Amino acid sequence: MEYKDFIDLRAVQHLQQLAEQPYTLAGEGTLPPERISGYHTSACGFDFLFATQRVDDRVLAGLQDLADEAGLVEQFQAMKSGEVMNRIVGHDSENRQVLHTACRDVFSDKPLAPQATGRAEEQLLRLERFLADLDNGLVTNDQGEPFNTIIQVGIGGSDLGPRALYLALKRYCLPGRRAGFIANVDPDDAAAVLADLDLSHTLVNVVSKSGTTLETLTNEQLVRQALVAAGLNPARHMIAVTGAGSPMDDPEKYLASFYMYDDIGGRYSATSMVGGVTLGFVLGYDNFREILHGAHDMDVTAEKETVRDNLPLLMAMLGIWNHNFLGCATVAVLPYSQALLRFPAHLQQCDMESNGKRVNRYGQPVRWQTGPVVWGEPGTNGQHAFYQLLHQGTEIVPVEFIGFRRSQYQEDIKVRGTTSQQKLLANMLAQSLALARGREHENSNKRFPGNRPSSLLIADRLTPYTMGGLLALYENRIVFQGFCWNINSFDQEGVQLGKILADRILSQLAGEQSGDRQKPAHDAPEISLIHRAALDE
Ligand code: G6Q
Repeated sequence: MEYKDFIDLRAVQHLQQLAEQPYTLAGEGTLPPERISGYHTSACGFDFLFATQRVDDRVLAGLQDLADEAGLVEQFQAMKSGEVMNRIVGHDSENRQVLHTACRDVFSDKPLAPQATGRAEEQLLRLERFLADLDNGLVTNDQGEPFNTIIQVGIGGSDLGPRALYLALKRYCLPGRRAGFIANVDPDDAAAVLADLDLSHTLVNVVSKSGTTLETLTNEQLVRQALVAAGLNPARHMIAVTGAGSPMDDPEKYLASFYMYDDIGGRYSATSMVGGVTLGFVLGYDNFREILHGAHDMDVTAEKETVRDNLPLLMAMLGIWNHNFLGCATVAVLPYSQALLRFPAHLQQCDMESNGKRVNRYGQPVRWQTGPVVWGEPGTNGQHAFYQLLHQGTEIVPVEFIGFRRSQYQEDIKVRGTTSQQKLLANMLAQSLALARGREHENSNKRFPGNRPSSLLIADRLTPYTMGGLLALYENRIVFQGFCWNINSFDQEGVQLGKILADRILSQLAGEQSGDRQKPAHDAPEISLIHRAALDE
């Protein structure tokens, strides 16, 4: 497949012209009913309303042309079918397939990458059996009692997605089951999690694709010691999820071992065993499959040709319109759902690690903007915090609102004639309107300029199925944007330098402490930093 540079696409020149006079949202009469009903699409239980974006039919046609000219759906299908998409042509790179979608293609009659999907099926079967053994009392602690808690030890992609999904779906936990997460090498992270834990009923799930991540190996040791100190046998409590052949691939050391694979990137791994073991334990196997089902249905949607029918593609193209053509540097994802508390943090990684790139897929510097800064917090809390900047700041921040018609617990009361859930949703709609329309005022400090783009993504209720759909919606939106910008969304070279320098500082520190001082280059900045900041002298 030949990759084309974003800036050289004909559709880009056309959209640049259209961006000189984008649709005006501010003022009266800019959002007539036909615009609101016309600028709407739905998929996998989600309604997506985008009348409050600065687009008109000409821009939408231009964005469709852009998607077609860049061959975005074709590239998505190629990815799903196992083409080597994680590469920089002509340069040393990871050079791998990108097959996270195969984890949920288990619902297809004809999976596009049958071997990878077969592999996912094997792992699912293994998980199902292990969970059944726990339920049936075949796997217990030393006293023959059941486990009720699981702690996932992992960082980055081996933490953020599974943690966000756990928090989102806590409502659906099996009775008595709960999960905790230890990610940071900050010892206080582990200490706080372990503090109120009954280790004798706890499973420890160590998740590391490489099996070499310093933070995870350190925390694994820490938890092992805690188990031993409590008189427990770590091999009866610890589970591993890792790459085949990694240093952690040692069944002797673990009660159970599961695999993830090189062609599943960490940040795209929540639907593999990286998420499966912990989520399966707390939610039950069937609920984990529901997550996969929602994700699969969204993957199928992502293969539709037109932006109107293809929700991930439409969101990707609207994002590109705001970022590349209207010049917005960031995007806020604001869920009106407390359960989605950590979803923006997961998206931060998934989006910024994927699309924060400065060379194209041939290794040449890009001549256009790539990924925006992504951030967010749940509403309505954010309204009492940073929304001031959204409405009246000098930075225009496009917003992606996410909301649900019904709450998860259905425990709600009416105050002043409306339920709390209605208040939540009403606030979300109000924010979208306020951003779009603004408000004139004779006092300039009370004036809202408006014309600030947003979209509304609404589903009936946050369930395992909708959560799976939401996860895949964003994953697919991110890869579509990466394809369009002609960058490799699947590597992460930008995190390496810091790791190398930290290792250097740590070996220097270890030498200083053992009295084995090495003679460093006299001007090495890490030496001065160690003496100024890290040593207790
Ligand atoms: C994600 C990244 C990164 C990775 C962590 C943990 O795409 O590759 O966040 O997930 O560094 O890596 P391990 O799973 O190998 O410990």
